[in-house]
Amino acid sequence: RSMATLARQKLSIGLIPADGIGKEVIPAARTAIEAVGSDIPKTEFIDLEAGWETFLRVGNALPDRTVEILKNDCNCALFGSVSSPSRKVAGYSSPIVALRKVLDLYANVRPVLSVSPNPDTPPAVDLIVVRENTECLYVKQEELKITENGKEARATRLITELASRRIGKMAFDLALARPREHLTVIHKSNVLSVTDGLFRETVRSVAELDAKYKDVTIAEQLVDSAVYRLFREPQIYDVMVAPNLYGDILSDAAAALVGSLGVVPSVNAGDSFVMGEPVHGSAPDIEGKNIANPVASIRSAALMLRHMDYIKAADRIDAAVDSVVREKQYLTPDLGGSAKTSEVVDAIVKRI
Ligand code: GGG
Repeated sequence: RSMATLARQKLSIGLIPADGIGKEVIPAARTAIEAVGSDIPKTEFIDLEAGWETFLRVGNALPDRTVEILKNDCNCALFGSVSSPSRKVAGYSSPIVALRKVLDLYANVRPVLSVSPNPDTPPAVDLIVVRENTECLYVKQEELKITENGKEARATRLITELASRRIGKMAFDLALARPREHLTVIHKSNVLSVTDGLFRETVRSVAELDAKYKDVTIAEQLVDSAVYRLFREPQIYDVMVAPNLYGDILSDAAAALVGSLGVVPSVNAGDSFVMGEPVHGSAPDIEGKNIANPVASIRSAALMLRHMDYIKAADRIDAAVDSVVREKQYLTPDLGGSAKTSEVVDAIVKRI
């Protein structure tokens, strides 16, 4: 990728904790990045605002300043979690959905990886969900009509050839870089033959048009049966590529296979910017208690650095997390332990 080959004197990382436990886990990720020292260029962190709490304070969930600084002054960013309300609130729109669009972060790459008890045995679960990040039902074109039979709500589901091709290419590239070189295309074209049919055909055509993908084996699966098989035999999957909503649901479900949503990282990636983001939400029930699992955010920081080709730094962070998870002495309650967030961070930083 072009962004991977850029020589950098300095890294400027935007930090957007947003809401709830995002305010606890993004500082943890920052601490982990600081611990890798000279394996990355001199780093500056820029604190930025977004989220529901920002909306309540200033009337805008994604202030212009945040977007301008991300676009003009940052090489990459980390986003925490957002507490969007489940009802319509005038003037509010989800800042994470908007950020993915304005920065053209068209791929949400979510590796779901278990830590085996012994470093020499392969993990039981090792797959990547590649979620299209800009369209599907997330174009948020909804309307409500009053008819003679009562209320009627509609939503537009947008699937384009352009977005399906670029997410397909990203998924094939990821599959090509893994030992099994296997890609499963997730869809529901037995019902949604026009939209999911276009997604499925376009993703498949990426391999037909480029010989470099000739060794990648391709399977396809209906989303409902994919969820079933994911729980019965997760080892059949390597890379899974899906439209936005299916990808969102599949990756949260897959998190159950590796112990907790609190350990699953992601990056929102485009061609010139990358933003790490834990898959979990803002978890208001445990906010401020110093018990949120920092692993997903710390691994998201590693994934972001890996995406920019800082492989050694990313490996050091991931190895430190693996070792803490394996030792089981410092685990937060979601993983059955009683450690505080800060104790887990200290243990990881010591091992970095
Ligand atoms: N880090 C993932 C996260 O914040 N999840 C919550 C979420 O995405 N909520 C939907 C939204 O606010 O758009």
